[in-house]
Amino acid sequence: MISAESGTPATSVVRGACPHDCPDTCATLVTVRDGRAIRIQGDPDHPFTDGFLCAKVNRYLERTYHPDRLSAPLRRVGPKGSGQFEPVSWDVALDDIAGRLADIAASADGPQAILPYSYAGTMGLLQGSSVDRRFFHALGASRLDRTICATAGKVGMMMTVGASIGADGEGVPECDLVLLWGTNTLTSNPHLWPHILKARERGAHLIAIDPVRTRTAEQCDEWLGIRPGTDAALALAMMHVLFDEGLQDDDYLAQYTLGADDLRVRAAEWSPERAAPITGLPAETIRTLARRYGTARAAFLRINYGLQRHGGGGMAVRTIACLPAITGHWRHPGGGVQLSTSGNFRFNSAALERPDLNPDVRTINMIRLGEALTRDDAGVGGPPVRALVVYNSNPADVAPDRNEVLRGLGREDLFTVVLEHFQTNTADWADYVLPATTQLEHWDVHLAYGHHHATLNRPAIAPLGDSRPNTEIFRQLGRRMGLDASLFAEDDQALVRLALQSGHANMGGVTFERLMEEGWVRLNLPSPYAPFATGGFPTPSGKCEFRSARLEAMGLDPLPTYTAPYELPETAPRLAARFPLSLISSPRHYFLNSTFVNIASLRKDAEPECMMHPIDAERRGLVSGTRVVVHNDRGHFAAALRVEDGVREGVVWAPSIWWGKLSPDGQNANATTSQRETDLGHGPVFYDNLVEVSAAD
Ligand SMILES: Nc1nc2c(c(=O)[nH]1)N[C@H]1C(S)=C(S)[C@@H](COP(=O)(O)OP(=O)(O)OC[C@H]3O[C@@H](n4cnc5c(=O)[nH]c(N)nc54)[C@H](O)[C@@H]3O)O[C@H]1N2
Ligand SMILES: Nc1nc2c(c(=O)[nH]1)N[C@H]1C(S)=C(S)[C@@H](COP(=O)(O)OP(=O)(O)OC[C@H]3O[C@@H](n4cnc5c(=O)[nH]c(N)nc54)[C@H](O)[C@@H]3O)O[C@H]1N2
Ligand SMILES: [Mo]
Repeated sequence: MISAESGTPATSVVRGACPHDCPDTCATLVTVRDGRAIRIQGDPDHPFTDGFLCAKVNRYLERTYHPDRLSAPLRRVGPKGSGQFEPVSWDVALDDIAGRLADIAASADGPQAILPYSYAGTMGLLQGSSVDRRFFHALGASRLDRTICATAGKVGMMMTVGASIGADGEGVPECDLVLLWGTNTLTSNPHLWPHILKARERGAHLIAIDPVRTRTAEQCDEWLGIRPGTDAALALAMMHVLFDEGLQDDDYLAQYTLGADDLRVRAAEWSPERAAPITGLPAETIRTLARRYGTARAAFLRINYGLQRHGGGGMAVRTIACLPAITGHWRHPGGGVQLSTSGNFRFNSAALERPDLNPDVRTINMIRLGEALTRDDAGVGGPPVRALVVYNSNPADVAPDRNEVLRGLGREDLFTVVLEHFQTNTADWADYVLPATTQLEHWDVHLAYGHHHATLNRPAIAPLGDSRPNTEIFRQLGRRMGLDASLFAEDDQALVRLALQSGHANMGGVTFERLMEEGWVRLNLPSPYAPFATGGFPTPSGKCEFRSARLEAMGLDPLPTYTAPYELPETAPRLAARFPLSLISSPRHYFLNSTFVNIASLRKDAEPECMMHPIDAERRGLVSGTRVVVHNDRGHFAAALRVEDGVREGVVWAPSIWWGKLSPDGQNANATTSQRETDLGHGPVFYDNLVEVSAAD
């Protein structure tokens, strides 16, 4: 608690952290009166939160006190998937779950027949990846490769600059050019925007590179409506112009990069005229962009995860990430590229998670859940998946190839446990649904992937109903199953302290005491922070690796290259003849993946929509307001059509991720997406997805 408001001793303000999967990780202030949270606001003193919250988290109290919040453990009574449950006590639920998991572990299939499934419903280290991991590691369950969002780009960055480290958003006011490249900042990273506006006030030019003219692109000085999945070709053509016109920083290249001569040769192959038909951008536009970039002093290049959801997404990120080392923009605060800042946070995750407990189990890629649940060997060899424990995720709506996922969840012999706040589509398929606490009700500690502040979350109110924190649920399961008791001995505050004990210099000063006092603490980094101003790249060579021996060892092109998407007319002509449109199903402004979809004030009577260019609509005889079906061989979903020139020709945009059960036909965009993997990091290809759009009748 930071203060008691004047005169009302029962009122207090509790510091917290927004738990959601977003680069901004806001510091929150929750006002509590008589045990009830009555207000949530952004911390005005936090340099990134800046006193405001997004459209969604402003409604966090409505979500927390929602009449549909799960309040008791539920046991399935009706047929699988019918959504019929009865409340039971925690003891009954946990005893039965522990018994069922123990039976599977003791069977011939062994513990690897048990699969945890979680992602970033909360990004908190405790409720997201601590006791849960210890539990599954000690049990010997299969491991989950948590690839659904970021791994393609993460590996792309790792191969190039060496880690998930990037330009500091707080330096952005000092830059003179902003490229928002495959990111919808105002929707998915809104707290960066004020910093961008400060740069603009000082004369910076703003460019959005996106197949969709998003609300962010609308606010920029230019919108470049690139063809999906072709960003690497654009970046290579920019390099061509940079070298051709002598706009490179020879000194930076010589001191801090590896393979500059090879890169020059590669770039020479990529004239703007070659990139133009691939990217759908005129050669002159590419030249102008490259010159603007090459003559800028410090360009801030914001890429985000939207751009890497294509077959060549890893290489695209890697190729773009080479640009600031060619021009030397890294030298100045605000210059460089930012995909993520998370690599600067050095919490003691190994102590929280204890991955040492079972190094030798199989790993299942979370984006191939459909396959894992429907193949006898889970698609990877070994036993079938016989038990699935889901928390912090809603795979029935967010995982690709949703129809195969639902076939898997529908297996009568699959034992499914779901820890949730709400009865999601995933929870509908469960054998047990366990009520979990929200961020207002539990402890946690947070990193960020869009700034450099660690944040503590203190519980503001008591758990609602009979809900329990994830940590506590896994502690109790661990004890019931007779696993090493010492793994489940610490309480949540002790786990926060443990998380902070890494000894890494970046965490210097980030202490429990300071977090309790101040709520958030900036990492021990200079401010503003220019991570690679004088090299120091955490790659094997210590340089920005234009040439990567690690990629070569993986059998991949060691140099930046353009890897075409799986599904475009030039790569899949027969498919494109039937399904000629590229579907992008990126976040709707008022949803956070599939979270908040059930909050009435955020759904606002809206229905699933699909935006299409007038030329594509005319070819199909479709007009705005037509009820359409978006479809391909994997599945279909219904939407209301909006015809507008804010998407490029050949692209359709379906803002997502709808709850199947809140959509008119029970479906969503993931009925059409595939389980294919990106070139690097085994990530998903949500936006590499050909469809056709037809009138509903
Ligand atoms: N409001 C809100 N905020 C969110 C989220 C949310 O669901 N809602 N999700 C959070 C999460 S989990 C993440 S990972 C981040 C994602 O953050 P972003 O990456 O910023 O978000 P996306 O909307 O997925 O993608 C951004 C843009 O990429 C464009 N795009 C798609 N394909 C391509 C391409 O091939 N090239 C280019 N240049 N652009 C392309 C899309 O049209 C979209 O406008 O946002 C986080 N913030
Ligand atoms: N078509 C399409 N599909 C996509 C994307 C896309 O852009 N298009 N985006 C992808 C991306 S970037 C991501 S990151 C994934 C996100 O996928 P998920 O990580 O599954 O995210 P959410 O859909 O927000 O679901 C999180 C669930 O966790 C629950 N939850 C939150 N906090 C807690 C807690 O403390 N305890 C428990 N037990 N539960 C909690 C919430 O109630 C919510 O139902 O989706 C991916 N899927
Ligand atoms: Mo994500």
